[in-house]
Amino acid sequence: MSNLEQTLSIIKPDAVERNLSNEIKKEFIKNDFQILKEKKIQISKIEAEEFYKIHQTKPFYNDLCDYLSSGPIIVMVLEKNSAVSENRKLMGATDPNKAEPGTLRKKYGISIDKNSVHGSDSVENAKIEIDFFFKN
Ligand code: IDP
Ligand code: MG
Repeated sequence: MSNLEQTLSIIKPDAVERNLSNEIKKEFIKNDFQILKEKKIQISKIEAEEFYKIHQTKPFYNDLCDYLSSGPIIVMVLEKNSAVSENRKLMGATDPNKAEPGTLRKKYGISIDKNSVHGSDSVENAKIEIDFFFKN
């Protein structure tokens, strides 16, 4: 049975800065994701605060928002069967040191804050996050 879903992916500033975007995009394609939409942007701190508002009580919230707004990012809508969980699997654990071999964060991440990629954590949040970046 097919369970086609869409999820939001972000190539974060640390990876864009190191010119890893094309390599990471190839990983998505190799893993059967379709990149339906894509744009390179830089967001303001206020937009980052809105995007990450579920984390607003966390001690790392301010640094996280400074970081996501610190340089260009690539935001993409990815489509695949079970795209949300498949992307989380491909990304690996939040902390690159704890991520499985072969995952994007293991391969490209520098640290828990500079972990190269974002992916929606539920179908519901994927819809909200896709709207955030792609609704005109
Ligand atoms: P996720 O990106 O794997 O979904 P979340 O818990 O949603 O992880 O956290 C959002 C982002 O906040 C992470 O990708 C990471 O960059 C950052 N972050 C999470 N936990 C910590 C922490 O303990 N210290 C610093 N940054 C963190
Ligand atoms: Mg998350």
